[in-house]
Amino acid sequence: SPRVVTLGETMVLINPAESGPMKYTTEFKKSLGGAESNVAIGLARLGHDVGWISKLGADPHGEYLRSFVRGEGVDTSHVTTTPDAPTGIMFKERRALGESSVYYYRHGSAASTMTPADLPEAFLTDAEYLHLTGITPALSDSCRETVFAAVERAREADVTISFDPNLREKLWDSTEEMRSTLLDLVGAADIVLPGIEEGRTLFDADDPEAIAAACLDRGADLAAVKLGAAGALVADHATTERVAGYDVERVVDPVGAGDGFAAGFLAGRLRGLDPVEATERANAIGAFATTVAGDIEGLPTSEELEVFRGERDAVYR
Ligand code: KDG
Repeated sequence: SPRVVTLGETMVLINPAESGPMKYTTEFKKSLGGAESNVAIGLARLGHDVGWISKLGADPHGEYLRSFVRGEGVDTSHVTTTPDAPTGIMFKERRALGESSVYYYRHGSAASTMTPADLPEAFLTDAEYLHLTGITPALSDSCRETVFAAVERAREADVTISFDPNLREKLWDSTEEMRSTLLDLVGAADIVLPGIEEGRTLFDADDPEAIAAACLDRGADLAAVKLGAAGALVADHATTERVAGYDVERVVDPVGAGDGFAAGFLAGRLRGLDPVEATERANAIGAFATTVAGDIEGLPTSEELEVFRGERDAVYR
């Protein structure tokens, strides 16, 4: 059975063929997006056994998502299908300057109807890691209950919980509700992987040291605060260390970098690396992911990662 299990919604992702305001975009390319399946795919590419729990609509989009994620080597045997709700969809808007935006069509989606009854028993409790994000509890009341039920079962079975807050303000009724729910999850997790801005929003703390300390104070054993191009700061109860990032020539698409970071961090831990080494691997994959458009297209295999880190020469032909 999988060593890592994750839980969350994946959507058909509609990408503009060119950058510019969505209102005037006429050509699009289809791919897929979902923070948790991104992490699962990242781990599978690196050769790990990983499973994804979700719910899809009984429609061609659901079929596409299932085949794609499964085709990447992720265990989808606990992804269910419902005829009562559609598969979610999202659009990405790429602006030449400034931040890009996303537009969600996921309210009432199949995944938002997940309940604790959708949680498989042994699949979850036999894993070594359960990876969660702050997106899933925002999707519906029943999704929030499902996440907290998964947390409870994981804790009872001594499954290590990793948590990426993944703040998505568009999905929450209020910032207060988002904060209080996500702080509860920080408190339940063993590993917390916030971005620096997410940490600022959640903890009223400014610098990465204070954000990591806030995660540990709430009960985490390990926190890695993502600092973008500057790398990350990783802390446990004994040490705090800054781990330098990787230079990339051109950032094509920063979305998905955090998921790459999580995949790299967990892959490192699964291979027995210490937190600093795992963070260094996480930084490499986060950086690698930004060089390609799309969330998962840029996630490397182990061989590609070694080439990127200068540990082996590429052979192209
Ligand atoms: O981390 C990338 C995700 O933001 C993207 O894949 C879509 O899961 C997604 C979301 O809910 O925004």
